[in-house]
Amino acid sequence: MKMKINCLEVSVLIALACTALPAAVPVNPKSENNEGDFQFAEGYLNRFYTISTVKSRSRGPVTETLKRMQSFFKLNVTGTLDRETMEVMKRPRCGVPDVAKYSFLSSNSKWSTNKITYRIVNYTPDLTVADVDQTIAKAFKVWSDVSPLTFTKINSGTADIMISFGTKSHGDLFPFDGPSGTLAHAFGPGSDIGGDAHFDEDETWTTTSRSINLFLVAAHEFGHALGLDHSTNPSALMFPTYSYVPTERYKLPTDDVNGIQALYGKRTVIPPQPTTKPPQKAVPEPQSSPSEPNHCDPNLTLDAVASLKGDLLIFKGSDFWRKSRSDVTEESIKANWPQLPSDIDAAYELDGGNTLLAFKGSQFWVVFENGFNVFKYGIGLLGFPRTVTQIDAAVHIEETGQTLFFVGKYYYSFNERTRRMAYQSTISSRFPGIGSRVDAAFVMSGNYYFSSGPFLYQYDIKSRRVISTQGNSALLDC
Ligand code: TQI
Ligand code: CA
Ligand code: ZN
Ligand code: ZN
Repeated sequence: MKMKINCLEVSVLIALACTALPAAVPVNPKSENNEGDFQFAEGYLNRFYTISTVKSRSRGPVTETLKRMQSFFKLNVTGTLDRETMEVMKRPRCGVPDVAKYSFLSSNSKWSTNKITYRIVNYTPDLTVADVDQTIAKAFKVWSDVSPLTFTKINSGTADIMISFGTKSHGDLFPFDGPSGTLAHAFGPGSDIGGDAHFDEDETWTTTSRSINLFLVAAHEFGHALGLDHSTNPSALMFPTYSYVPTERYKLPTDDVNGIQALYGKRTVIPPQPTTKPPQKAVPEPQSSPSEPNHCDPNLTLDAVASLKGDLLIFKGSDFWRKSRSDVTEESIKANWPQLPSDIDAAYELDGGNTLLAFKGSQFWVVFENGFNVFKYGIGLLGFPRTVTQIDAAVHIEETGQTLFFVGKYYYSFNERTRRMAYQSTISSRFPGIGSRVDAAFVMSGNYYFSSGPFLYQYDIKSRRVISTQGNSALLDC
């Protein structure tokens, strides 16, 4: 018997609804099928058969699929999972054994570059935009941590991996099936729809153990998008059963590490950065250049101040001072967060100092605690009127959940819990004594501070009074 399998066609799609299949495959009572056979047959049909016919015909009931496969192999067209059918399915295809020791290669396909782009085309209303961004980035990081692959988020145009949420019929030949059943699917590496990942919006997506955890499913789908198929190892991420595991310090199972490294190799080790400064230029530099602010200057003005993980960050130009309990160090913004611009207008922290928001012009950047994930947004997202094109200062008041934004003579109150802009008023009416404009605002050890020009005011928000006035340099242990 002649078997002709088009590996190219097989490689086009690696995702089909598998969860609905076992019950639908009719059992031939005369054969001794076991659970494993059903799983195997289901995967087989998805991967090798429906895939190559689905392009021209819409997918019929599963029995039809099985019949088509049987007719293709000149078997008795019974529509049941009999022994001959199982035997044909268990033959090796295209030189790739169907079941390998670890996450096997679905399609021999991989990306021809290690630099992969992704774009989140739309968002689920189940989670905040920031939650989705962070979860997707974290799901990619699972794979980039152990391979030479890098993933870059783009916000427009066509990315290698286009990510979207949709229900039922959503633009490809594989409609979703309402709540539960299929959760998501992804296409193996390739152009156009290749690499794309679709998530069923009829599921409830979470960042917890409730319902369906987006991180776990996304990490699994990205495995498919990178060229991995299901693993037979029950502890693998690529094992075809959803089970919740804590996602906080998620460690990719060895089986999946072996799978991705078999395709792309190991992560290239980044050489340790030299700790000593490169040799100094022969020409001596002026003692105090304008780009290097003197932190003890009594006329020192500040760009922005916020805290991050217990340290106070005081931004000025392309640098910032990091004030910890014990000392003050000067560091460069670029070296810490390459994505952030210099000359920041305003900054504040959220999540008890684990997330930093930095503003410049009409844009803001969200830096999550690991410093690795940085996202950029427009300030319109926060509900500012179009006339606001720049923020002077921002401070978050943890007790009330509000963030105060200072813009010219006005301040805006933003409710972080409802994510709504609440109201606007003049600075002088609510914060008498601190001047009409504010350059920086922050909380330190439970006390509120405003910087306006060279002055630093400690302020009692409740009694609306200035407690003390100093020069900004007092912050820097001068
Ligand atoms: N979606 C299937 C999946 O991604 C799609 C699929 C079926 C498939 N057969 C395939 C993909 C063969 C590649 C090759 O596996 S799903 C899980 C898991 C799904 C399932 O909605 O059933 C996860 C999506 F593994 F938990 F079962 C994500 Cl994590
Ligand atoms: Ca579903
Ligand atoms: Zn789809
Ligand atoms: Zn899968």
